Amino acid sequence: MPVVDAAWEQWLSTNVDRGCSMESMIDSMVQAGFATDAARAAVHRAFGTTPAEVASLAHRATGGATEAARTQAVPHAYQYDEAPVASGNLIHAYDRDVRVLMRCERPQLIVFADVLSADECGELIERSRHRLKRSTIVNPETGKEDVIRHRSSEGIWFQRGEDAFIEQMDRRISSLMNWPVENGEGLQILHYGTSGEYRPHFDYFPPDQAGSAVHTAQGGQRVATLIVYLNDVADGGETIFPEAGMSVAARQGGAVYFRYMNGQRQLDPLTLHGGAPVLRGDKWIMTKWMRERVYG
Ligand code: PD2
Ligand code: ZN
Repeated sequence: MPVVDAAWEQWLSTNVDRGCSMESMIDSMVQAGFATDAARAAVHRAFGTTPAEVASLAHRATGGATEAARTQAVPHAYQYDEAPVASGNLIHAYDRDVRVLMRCERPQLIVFADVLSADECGELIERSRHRLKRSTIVNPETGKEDVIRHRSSEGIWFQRGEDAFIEQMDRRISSLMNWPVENGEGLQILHYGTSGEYRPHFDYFPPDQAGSAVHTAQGGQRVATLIVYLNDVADGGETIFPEAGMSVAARQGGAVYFRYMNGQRQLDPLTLHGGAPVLRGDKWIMTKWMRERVYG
């Protein structure tokens, strides 16, 4: 059973600040493995009120309106403008035709098949297997990379264009995301064993946190992510979007794209996402994060 440690405290305060409802936060924590009572207690504590006070405040604030109406009342709500990814059911990405399986407007999310061939997935796994290191997470206060329990995976980075094969992957992904190859971080490979998971988080650097400045100094904010699945996961290991009530199953060569920064530089909180625990077998993914400007 998870515990409310520093990373969860941070998650709680960020979500309170951005106007999340208590129920959606409790749901996310329960989905992440907390007992309902523990989740409820932590969320109430984060709001600084007792359950009874919260119910009465919410009722007064909305005149008894619905949850949907309350969510819409949040100031500066994210404005969805057009994502750069091409339209259509088949996208020619550099050297390969990629199939579109699903598109979602809020959050902006696209599920693809055939981004990589089985051979390419196998090659990336074999190149990475012996170089894996325990994954880190950005400490919001210091901006440094810390190993924490919320991300039980191991990973490696490939520098952009490090050799001809990696350059081919970078160019295909850049073409698919329709964002300059120079704005991409290096490719990251992650491996999760059975029970490995990645708790819900944002891929963007929260602007209100001191450590984010270290990361955005070069290339600016992250704007979009592509997660490519390098193997079929026997059970579990979906990429989950708890605020959107959506999950994407890991299927070899497939991928999920999501965009969280619009042309006005707003950030979309609906892109909260995580890697569900792997229930059987293991899971390999490759992630590309795109920045606002040239990176590296
Ligand atoms: O492994 C995943 O599904 C996952 C989930 C959330 C990966 C990432 N985030 C990531 O690489 O940012
Ligand atoms: Zn992520």
